[in-house]
Amino acid sequence: MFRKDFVWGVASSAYQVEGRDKNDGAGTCIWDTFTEEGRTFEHHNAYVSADDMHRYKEDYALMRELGVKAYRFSVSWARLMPEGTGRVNEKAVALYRDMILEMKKNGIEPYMTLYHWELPQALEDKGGWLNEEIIDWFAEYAKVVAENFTDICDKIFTLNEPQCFIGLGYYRGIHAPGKKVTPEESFRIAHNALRAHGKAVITLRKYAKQPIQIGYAPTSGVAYPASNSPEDIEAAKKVYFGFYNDVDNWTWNVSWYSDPVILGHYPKEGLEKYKEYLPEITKEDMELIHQPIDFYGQNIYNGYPVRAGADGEPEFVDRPAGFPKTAAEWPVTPECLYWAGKFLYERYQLPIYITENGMSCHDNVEADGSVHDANRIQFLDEYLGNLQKAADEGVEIAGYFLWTFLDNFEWHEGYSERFGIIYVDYATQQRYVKDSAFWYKKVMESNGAVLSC
Ligand code: GCO
Repeated sequence: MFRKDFVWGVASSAYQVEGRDKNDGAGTCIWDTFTEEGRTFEHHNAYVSADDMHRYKEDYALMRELGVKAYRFSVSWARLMPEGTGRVNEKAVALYRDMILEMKKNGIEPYMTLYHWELPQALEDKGGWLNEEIIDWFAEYAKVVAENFTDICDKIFTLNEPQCFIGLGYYRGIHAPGKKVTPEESFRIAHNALRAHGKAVITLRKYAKQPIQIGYAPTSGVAYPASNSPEDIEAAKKVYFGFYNDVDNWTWNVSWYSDPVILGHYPKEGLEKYKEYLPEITKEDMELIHQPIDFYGQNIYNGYPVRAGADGEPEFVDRPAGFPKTAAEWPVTPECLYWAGKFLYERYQLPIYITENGMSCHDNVEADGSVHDANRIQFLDEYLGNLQKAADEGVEIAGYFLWTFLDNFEWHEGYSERFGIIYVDYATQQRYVKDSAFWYKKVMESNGAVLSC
């Protein structure tokens, strides 16, 4: 069983669900630019998406009907501060305050993410995350959020998935802003992002209208042991926190983004392996990054099996032919939630929220309006069963946010992927409740007791 106060929720992000409105006063976001450049699947854009900025009352009422107790949403920096600094869009303040109050009216605890990739284009034009002034720009944004929303929202995540917005946005270039920086620049960006996180923590606590809890939501692909042998477990842990990626793939690392925040130092192995690419790192930098946080988020979708080789060194194990995959061609690896919980809690000793987990399916609506997504139910049942197993063994799992509630704009994949437990007909904006939503209601009501494993 999960602990009595376990937080059951769903997650989304502003840009992926809100849509726009010609009078909303929002500034241009780097994802607007990226879609205008035609760099998304079939040139899809998020100007309407699930139109949640106009339909959130209906959507939160549906969440209540389905027993959702917490909602991890994000505030769009570009909507709130159109130029990124200075002017505040009062329409955005009113919108987000009404959203938060509407969540609470429906018995839903708001968990806000400050940055889920909605960078104002005006700041990207000044270098974006490559410009270390972003540390102050992000702190100014955090101050505006603290002053306007912390009287009604007291749980805030600072950054969502630095691995992605750095790795995909600036290094591989398949996400906004679609840059391809040098290895040296990628490490500078990461150092800027971590310092921005630290300064935001300080700022949020300084200007909050009440005591708040602050978290952080990186992601990881999970190295898990191919067997339960102590050797394979040690080998998997070594890979999970180690540096087995070459520099072209370094941004997917786990410990590089979390050790500084939680332990106060970059991992020695990484400092050694990547020393030729690193920016200047001062003691003051590390003190800024290492601000106390209240909980640790982790977005987890899948992992890869590792065993101990004859020499004790880790070996990557090929998956058998026909290994189960999602519609997004991601491997289905439920054991990764068990092992990630064990490994992360052992290393960081903080309550863990699984801040994202879910799957893309080729969903369709039947004539009677039903959506039969049995494979999503099986996926969630197996992943949650593994998470519960970690909790039963003493890992402090504080909550789980299913990705995602409404089908939405899946970044460069546009609307080709459906991750929601609610089907959205984008032409009519009609919502259809998928079987997985009714199943998840039972899981939440039973606090996990109905899970089959
Ligand atoms: C991420 C982002 C989400 C994605 C989800 C499905 O983890 O990439 O946080 O915005 O939409 O994970 O890819």
